[in-house]
Formats: sequence, C-alpha cells, structure tokens
Amino acid sequence: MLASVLRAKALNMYGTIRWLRLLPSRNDISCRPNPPRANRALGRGSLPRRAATEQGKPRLSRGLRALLGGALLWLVLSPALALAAADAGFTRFIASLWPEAEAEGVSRATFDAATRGLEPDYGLPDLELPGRPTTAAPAQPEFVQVPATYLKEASLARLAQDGQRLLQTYRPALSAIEQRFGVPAPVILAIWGRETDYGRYTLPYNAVRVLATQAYVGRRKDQFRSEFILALKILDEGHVALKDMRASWAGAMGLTQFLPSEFYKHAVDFDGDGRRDIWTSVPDALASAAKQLKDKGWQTGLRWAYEVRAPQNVDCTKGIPDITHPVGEWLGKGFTLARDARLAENELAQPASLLQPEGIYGPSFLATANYFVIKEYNFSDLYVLFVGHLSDMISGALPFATPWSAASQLRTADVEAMQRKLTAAGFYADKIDGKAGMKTRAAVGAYQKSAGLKVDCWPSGNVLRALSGGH
Ligand SMILES: [Ca+2]
Repeated sequence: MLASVLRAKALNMYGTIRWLRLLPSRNDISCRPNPPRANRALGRGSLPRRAATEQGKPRLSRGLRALLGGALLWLVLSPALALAAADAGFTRFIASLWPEAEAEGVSRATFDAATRGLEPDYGLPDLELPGRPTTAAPAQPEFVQVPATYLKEASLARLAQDGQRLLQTYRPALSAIEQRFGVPAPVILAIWGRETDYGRYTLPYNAVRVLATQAYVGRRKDQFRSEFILALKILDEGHVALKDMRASWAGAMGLTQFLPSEFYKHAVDFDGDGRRDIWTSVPDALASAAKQLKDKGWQTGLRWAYEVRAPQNVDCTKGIPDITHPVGEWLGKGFTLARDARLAENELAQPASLLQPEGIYGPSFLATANYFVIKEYNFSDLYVLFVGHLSDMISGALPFATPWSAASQLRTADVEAMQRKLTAAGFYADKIDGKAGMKTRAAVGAYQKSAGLKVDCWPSGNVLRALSGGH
C-alpha cells in the first residue's frame, strides 16, 4: 500500500495506516485482546471457595453465600458481557453505515453479503479499546526496528536476486510501465518486493473485517470509515470477489498494497483485459504502483538519494525536509559521495535534504524529491531506504558504504513521551506519533545544543532522561 501520511497533513494520515508488515513483532502479540481472560477468571474464582470448605473453615449463611455467589458471578461474567455488548454495538455501527454505502452506489445485496455475520477483530493493532493501553504507532517494523534489522543486507540481497530474475520475466510490461509513467523498473520491483515479497506473502486478513473494525474502534475511525465504504464499492463493481479481498492489518490490498481509496485514485488496467486487477495481475499491480508514484510527483530521471559521508562538524539539526540545497552545494560544504562517482551537471543542481537515519552515527544521505515521493507510499524513512536501496541492488549496486550503528531503539511510547517533552520545551511542533523521523531527530539535536549536551540527533534513553530531568 501506499499510503501517505499526507505530505503535509493529508499525507500523514495514510502513511501510518498503510501497511503490510511482513514480520510480526512483539507489539503484535502484546496488543492481542484477550478473550480467554473470562475463562481464566472463572478458573481462579472457583478455587478459593472450594478450598475453604474442604479445610473446614466456618460456613457462610445461605443468604450471604447467594449474595457473594451473585457478586462473583457478575465479576466473572462482566468482561464477557462487555465483549458481547461491544459486538452488538459493532453490529449496530455497521448497519448504520448503509446510507453512506448506498450513497456511494453500493447495492443492498453487496452490503448484506459483505457484512452478514461480520465480527470485529479486536486483535488488530492501532485500536482504541477501553481498558487496553493505546499507542500512537502500531507494530510497524519500520518504526520499531533499528535500521540494521529492518535493512538486513542478507534479506535485501535475496530480494535483489529475485528482483533481477523478475526483471527478465516481466521485461516487456516493466519497459512499457517505465515508458508511460517514468518510474524505473527496479523501483517498481522493489516496492513489490517490500510490500508482498513479490506476491509470495499471503495477506492474513479479511479486508472488510479489518476496515470495519478500524472504522469502529481504530485510532483513525473517519479515514477507515470511508475506506470501508470504498471497499464495499470495489466488491459491488466486481473488481474482486469477497473471499479474495485479503488485506494487511491496515486494510491494504493486492500485490503492491493499495487501500481502497488508492485503488480508485491510482489503479490502472495495464494488461488490457478491461479489469484493474491489483490482486492477481502483475502488470496491473506494478503499473498501478508506478502511477501512484507518478501521481505523487515522481520525477523521471532523478535518483532517490545519494549516500554521502558527512563532515566531522556536521550540524545534524539541518536534516529536515524543509532544508534543501542543490546536491553540488552540499558537496561543496564538506559532504563527499560515499562511493566514488561523477555526477552530471543536472544531478549536481538537484535540490536535496540531508537524511541521517541514525543521527550522526551510521550512513548519511542526500535525499532528493523522489525520496519524498516514495515516502508518501509509506511514511517511513526506513521504508524508503529499503525500497531505494533494493532498487539500486537490483541494478547491481553494492551495500551502503557506511554500516549501521544503532543496537537498540526507543519504544514507541518513549518516543511519544520524548516528542511531548520536546514540544513543551519548544523544540518540536509536529505530530506526536511515536515515530522518530527527521523532524524528531532534528528537535533532539536542537534540544541537545541548548542543553549543552553532545549533539548527535539520536533519540536515546539518555536524551529522554535528560528531558525528564528538566534539563
Ligand atoms: Ca487488467
């Protein structure tokens, strides 16, 4: 999927939601709701009474026993009742969406078929449920893994090898796609590889159920509400059968992971059979991904980024999208290309931003406008680095010249806490989303400067402790 956490604001909504995570994470497991809880409570609740009787302790009066029994029964059953009530609420909620679906042109038959017997899935990430802690960020690996883990060279090498093979297999379609949309074949293949492992990843969820649940109790209910309606419209128009409408936990569908709204905005029929089939047609899915990039501003002939070595005295607080200089100007300020290369005049003239995913540690990049276009597909620096790097490797490039350095990363909740403190202290004015992106890192650097700390722009436990101590 391709989502954009709206480039400004609009962008931000999609980027976070999108997505397919190829790897389950600990958060996935810890978020799981707990239907067995009622059963466990029942087991525990029945033991003490029996034990007391067996040990000949004073017997309670019948009336008191009945009263206590009733209270106990209530304690035991209330979570289950709450769950049942919530489901009834879900059913009512779904039924209430019919007028919106009808207004979108969905037939009653499609609406009924898709929603009959539908149950919410409270095990999905990114929900707001009573009694469960919510986090701003779901268990997206690009936000919870360190770069070295997310960008594992062995995985990238395997995907690059497969990509080179697929480049041959789909050469005619890829050439035609490149000609029509201006997006190089390796970039499109890299998105396919990242999103669904070139279609080998089996999407685990029923898209309708995911979208309905997210619309009901998700953190972005309004957005998912319209995605849910559009999913019904996709079914009604017969683009895909209900049983084949599989999705990631965030409702992204098909080989290159589109949300329903993205399907309507960007999907194309490229194999000429009259259907926009992002689910099973490789040419359609790849062309649709290329069109999405094109629609979001992809510039033909422009690289996504250049790996560079930063000068010793680099000011890492300059690493934000708003600060751009021509590539040649950065190179005149002490930055050097990490791998020897001669850039053409037009490349040197391209505006680029400094990107230091691990602050002053690890690799540095000059990120061009196309970097930020890929970022709209999925709002994560690591995602863009993955896709960009994989596309280069499909074309035969070497691994990054500078190795990754960070061994651990703050948890989402800690990054959120840090963002709140940086906001309160006047260093940060962006979203509190638990994601340590470019603006958060730059804010960390600005705080470090003002507090007389080492300026590394890396959101660590030390920084959070310093902020918490009122420094
Ligand atoms: Ca087609």
